[in-house]
Amino acid sequence: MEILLKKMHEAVRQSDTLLVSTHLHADGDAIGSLLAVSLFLDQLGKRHRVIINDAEVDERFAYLANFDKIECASRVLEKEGAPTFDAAVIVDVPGKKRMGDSAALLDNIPVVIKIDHHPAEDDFTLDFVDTEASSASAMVYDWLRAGGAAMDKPLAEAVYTGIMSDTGRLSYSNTRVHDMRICAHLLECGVEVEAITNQIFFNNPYEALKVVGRGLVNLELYLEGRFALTHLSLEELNGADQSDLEELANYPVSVRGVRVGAYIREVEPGFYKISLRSRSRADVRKVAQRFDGGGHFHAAGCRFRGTLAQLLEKLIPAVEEQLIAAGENGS
Ligand SMILES: [Mn+2]
Repeated sequence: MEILLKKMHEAVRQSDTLLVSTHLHADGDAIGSLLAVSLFLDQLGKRHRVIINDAEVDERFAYLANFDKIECASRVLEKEGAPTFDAAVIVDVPGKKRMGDSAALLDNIPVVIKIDHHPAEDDFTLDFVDTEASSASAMVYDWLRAGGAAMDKPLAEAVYTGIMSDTGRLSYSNTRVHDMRICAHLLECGVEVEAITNQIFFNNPYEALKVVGRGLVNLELYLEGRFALTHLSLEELNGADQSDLEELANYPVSVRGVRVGAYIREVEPGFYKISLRSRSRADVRKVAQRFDGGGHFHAAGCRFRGTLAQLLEKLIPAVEEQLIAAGENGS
């Protein structure tokens, strides 16, 4: 692994212009790892641009340094065609399919470095992939440390934000001893725990929190109380920003006795997004794959076109199958 990390640093050092990008609908880990790489490139004095798919980036992460450096791929492509770069660093993304408009930017870049913790979908020039890692941000930390980067406060905040986001404040099953050690070091580097917790987790728009409440009212139990789900129609969503409702993915699986939870929301008429969570040995990634989705063992996602009834008709047996496969069918 050390050889790979070294090669990645060499590739960056040999490049004069770089692109940094991540997956579409960038979450805390995507933005944290993205900006950590950007801040590191600043330290090296490397010219670079941070271009991602999203036209609107989740404002709750606006406290991070270089947040205002993030550009929208479709706007860049429209204005200037595909700009050229010597190399790209992409983070928290398994392949081009998940990059939206920013995928097109990679076509003319000779060297692409990927840092990611999802099972790989595309191979690039240098792939640093660790599906055991909690977050892309933790991997970026390891890479930067291997290259002797100075962990100043802005960089530490970016990494810390990503780890907190993907581990649910160091509480999900993906949390490793290593993450605790990294975070301990980040605190020594000046990260203010309460300030960042407030920015990420206690920063809900009033209207969005009311929609979360509606989602809780819609909570339903299936499969003898082992599967819980909640759903929100377009009308019930009332235009709320999805990133403000993410907590809803964690509520169904928090019901006593529930092994698998789902949060279903209608994103366009007759088109649903589903977030799956497992609090058992049941693999929700396999459930998501039934719907052409993906993710991790304990947290995955997919989409569905049709009616809610049609979705449930397919989803409930798919969950039951994984519960049985995991020996979680009886209590
Ligand atoms: Mn991630």
